[in-house]
Amino acid sequence: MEDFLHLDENLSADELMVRDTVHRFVSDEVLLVIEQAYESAEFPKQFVPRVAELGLLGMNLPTEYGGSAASYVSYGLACQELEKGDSGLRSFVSVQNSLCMYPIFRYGSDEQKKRFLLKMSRGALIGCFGLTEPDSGSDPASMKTHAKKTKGGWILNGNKAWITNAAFADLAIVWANTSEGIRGFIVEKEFSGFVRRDIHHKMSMRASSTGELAFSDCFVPDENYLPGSERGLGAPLSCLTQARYGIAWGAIGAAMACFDIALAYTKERVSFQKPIAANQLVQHDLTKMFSEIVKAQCLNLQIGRLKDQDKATPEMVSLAKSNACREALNIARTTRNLLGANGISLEYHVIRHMMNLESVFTYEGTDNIHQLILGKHITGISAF
Ligand code: TGC
Ligand code: FAD
Repeated sequence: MEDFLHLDENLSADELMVRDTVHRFVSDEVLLVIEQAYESAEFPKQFVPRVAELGLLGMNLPTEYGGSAASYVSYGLACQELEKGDSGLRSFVSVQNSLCMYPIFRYGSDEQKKRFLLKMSRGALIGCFGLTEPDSGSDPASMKTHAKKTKGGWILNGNKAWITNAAFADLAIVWANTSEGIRGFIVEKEFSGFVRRDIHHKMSMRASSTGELAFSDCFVPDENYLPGSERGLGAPLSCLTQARYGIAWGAIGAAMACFDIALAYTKERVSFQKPIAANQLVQHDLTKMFSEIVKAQCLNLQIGRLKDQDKATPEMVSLAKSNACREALNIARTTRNLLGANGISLEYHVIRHMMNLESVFTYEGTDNIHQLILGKHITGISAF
């Protein structure tokens, strides 16, 4: 898609390099196999070492922990390009970066940082993030998972549902209620009383692994307790802000991919002796899609720059996440329609993006939740 507002002029040489490198990786490698992975409902694990080699795991962390110390704009651009390939691959990178490495970096002890982060940046250890439960998604404060202090550690009981990477993760960042409020734990796959299960029959995010975590008197040693998580629910919510930021860019990447497909198809496809793009109604669809993408790019870039100056607030990120997901889903649905019957074939990629975006719209805070976060900011009244 053309750079209509010359936004590239606002990107540094490093940021352009990250974007173009990830773009090539997606075009040359991901797009070749993603259709098959989606059809067979498998996460393409061969890309784990590749995204690690590209420096996409721990991107914003200091180099001493294997990070790339990249700007948040670079991270956003990487998410944008990854999601042009598939939301599932961007999800994998979001979870590893924002929901697993970030909490260890921000709330972990020095020993935990040394023990886990370097390996995670190499893709040698994979993480998942357990906040949602079968009975609490939008309202994580009502979680039932509980950790009880015992000698030398904690006894964890409860269930987490809809967890990305659950089945193949080496560790889970788990949020549980304690007698003193919600706290975070690093639960390793070998711990006794910890079981993971895949969720099957998904019609969205088929190239991503989603599952459940179950804890039955699972002993978590003190050294796996996140000492900085004593701020309660604010700790997992701060991780969500990181992930939602990447999703805002990622969803627009999927929208850009759909727009490119719609434009090429409607210029090529002839109906009533002229390309369908020559019809006013079709041009209206195209201009609406184009306009929403350009506006969202400006929003993402501005919030990225503010984030790099530590000035971005969770409410700004809610605005960007909900805007991007809503518009990207509309764009994918419009593209699906413009492709007629071909729009439902995996071969044309659009139905895959459209189905994925249904999840992206829901996870990391549904559209309603983000409207309420913004509503609370504007009015000063919580309507949850
Ligand atoms: P509330 O009273 O508003 O807040 C509790 C405390 O947290 C603070 N806080 C935040 N801190 C940092 N970042 C944020 N974004 C924060 N939002 C709130 C807040 O200041 C307060 O601090 P304190 O010191 O006063 O205690 O909490 P609430 O219970 O009323 O709930 C607020 C609400 C509804 C906004 C929140 O629960 C929410 O965001 N719900 C949505 C849940 C959600 O997004 N779940 C996502 C699960 S992970 C996932 O989906 C991964 S998908 C991964 C992938 O594959 O990409
Ligand atoms: P609910 O909270 O039950 O909401 C149902 C509907 O009610 C929604 O439309 C919602 O907007 C609306 N609603 C709820 N409360 C209100 C209100 N107060 N006002 C107005 N409307 C309201 N979670 C994790 O912890 N880790 C993960 O890695 C993870 N990965 C995921 C991967 C996928 C593919 C999916 C689909 C989900 C994943 N999730 C994950 C879970 C996700 O975060 C939740 O599904 C999401 O937060 C919504 O929760 P829920 O499904 O329980 O819906």
